[in-house]
Amino acid sequence: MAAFLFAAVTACGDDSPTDPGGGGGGGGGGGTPTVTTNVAVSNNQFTPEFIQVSPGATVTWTWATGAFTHNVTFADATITDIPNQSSGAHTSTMPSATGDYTYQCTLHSGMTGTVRVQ
Ligand SMILES: [Cu+2]
Repeated sequence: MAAFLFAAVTACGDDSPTDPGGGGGGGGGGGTPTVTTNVAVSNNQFTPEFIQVSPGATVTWTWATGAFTHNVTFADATITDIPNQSSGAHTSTMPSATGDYTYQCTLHSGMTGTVRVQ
């Protein structure tokens, strides 16, 4: 929690109400996916957040050292979610049907990712 508090303090109160900070790390659905089956889970971010895998591939999410509790919850109910974890490596098998499958950590809004099966 200390990291969150520090981040909040560094946000200058004199700034205009229009916050340009939100867009920087995003890009969720757009852009070019990274071809990999490994995603790092750090605090409030999946890296890379847009990956491409083969049909039926097993994707591994690896929690960074010191990461808080996060989960991997897919919008598609047929994909096995990863429940709350705070360490280790955890896998989920992607469908054989091609498409973009979005997921999120339900504990932290904006902590999202996409797996493209292609
Ligand atoms: Cu989280």
